[in-house]
Amino acid sequence: MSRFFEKIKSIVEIKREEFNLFLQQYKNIKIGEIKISQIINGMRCLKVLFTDLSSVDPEKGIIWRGYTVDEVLQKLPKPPLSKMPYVEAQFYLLITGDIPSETEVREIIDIFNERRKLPDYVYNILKTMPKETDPNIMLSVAINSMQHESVFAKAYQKGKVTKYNAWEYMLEDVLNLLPKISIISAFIYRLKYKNNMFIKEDDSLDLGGNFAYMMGIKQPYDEFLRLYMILLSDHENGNVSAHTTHLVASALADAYCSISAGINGLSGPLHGGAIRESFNWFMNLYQQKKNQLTKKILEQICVDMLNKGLVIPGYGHAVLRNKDPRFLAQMKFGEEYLKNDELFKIARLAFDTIPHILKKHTKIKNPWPNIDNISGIIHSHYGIDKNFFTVLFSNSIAVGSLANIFWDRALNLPIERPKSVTISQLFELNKTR
Ligand code: AMX
Repeated sequence: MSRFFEKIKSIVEIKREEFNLFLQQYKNIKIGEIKISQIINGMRCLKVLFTDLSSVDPEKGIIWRGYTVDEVLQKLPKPPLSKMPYVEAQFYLLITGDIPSETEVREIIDIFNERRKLPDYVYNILKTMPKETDPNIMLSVAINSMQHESVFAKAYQKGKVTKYNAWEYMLEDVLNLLPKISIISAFIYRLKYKNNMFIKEDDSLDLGGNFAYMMGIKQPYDEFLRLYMILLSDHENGNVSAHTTHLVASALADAYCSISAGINGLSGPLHGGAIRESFNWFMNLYQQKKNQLTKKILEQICVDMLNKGLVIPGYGHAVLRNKDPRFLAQMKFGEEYLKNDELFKIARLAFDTIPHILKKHTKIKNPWPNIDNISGIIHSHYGIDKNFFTVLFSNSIAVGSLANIFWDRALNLPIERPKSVTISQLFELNKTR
């Protein structure tokens, strides 16, 4: 038994006992009221989900296992000569709750390296898909195609899964699947954009380093991939993709079905597509104005957009009420490596200009740039096609979503099934108040 498995086993035993005691004691405590507007408006700010891996503080941003973005970037172990931590270290933090030592990260890297080989049929499936297929859909199909290999599903069919051991089978699937996602993604990238010129993995590299290497993109893109995958790994499990993964897994589906459903959840322009929307907006500004764009012109463009009822892409947030530290971390990367990139210069001008304008519209609760603001500009600087951005997002959310569904099984969380209400029921309820 590996040290990692032993550690997880002891954490699960302790946490499960604590969790059950907590539930016994507090299960009837009320934590809030529900307004009709919240039910209709996408359950915004309703506290109805549970995760212990992270929570979003409206002022400080995402807190992973008690650590802020800056703390995580500073404290997690890093590859030699790298400024960004290992993605594997973030996975370790999310799943165990502890900052790993160098040795503990090494163990995860070794586990991933042993398990990342793809079955041949995955390559064949991807090669036979229509050329026009969206790369993120290709990723989802590739993951689904491996579902029959699920250790959890096989054990369930044999009647071996119990509420005491379900997490062990889920852990096997999570560790088998997570390292394969970047290998599939790099293959899709080369297949779609680089004339099938595939690059074999480099066993000496960590997940982020190998991902960039297999895509054929030079340093420091590996650094950005590590940063990006950490920043987007987990956001309190409530966004469309993470929540979908959790929802599907709640019916005791395996990790393959659950994460591919979550990845499909990234398809919409309001979630996974938001990076592309923001990138397109900056690109249009550049194409229309080239380097003639000034603060004054940009102000006028934004005022006109707001007057027409349009949203400014890359600004605002449903929960955060301050600058998103995940945006600031990417901005810092941009300042170091992209200073002369024309789109980056526009994004910086926008950062200096737009919040002042949005602040004048009191209905807009957060005037600051969000996580999706400059990600596309940075990926694109290294040659990534905008249609591939969602694949990179999928790789990132897989880190946190897979850690979350492991804990769903470890804590025996039940199938999710909220109650719907009709308009007439709401009328009736209102009458009795
Ligand atoms: N530009 C113009 N208007 C904005 C705005 C923006 N960037 N952000 C919010 N508003 C408007 C809303 O449209 C809403 O107007 P309405 O009452 O007329 O419908 C009003 O301000 C109140 O919205 P809010 O409570 O501040 O935000 P929200 O929770 O409803 O929406 C979000 C959050 C991100 C969808 C919104 O800010 C937005 O559309 N931003 C631009 C698109 C974007 O960047 N999306 C990526 C978000 C990051 C992510 O989660 N992936």
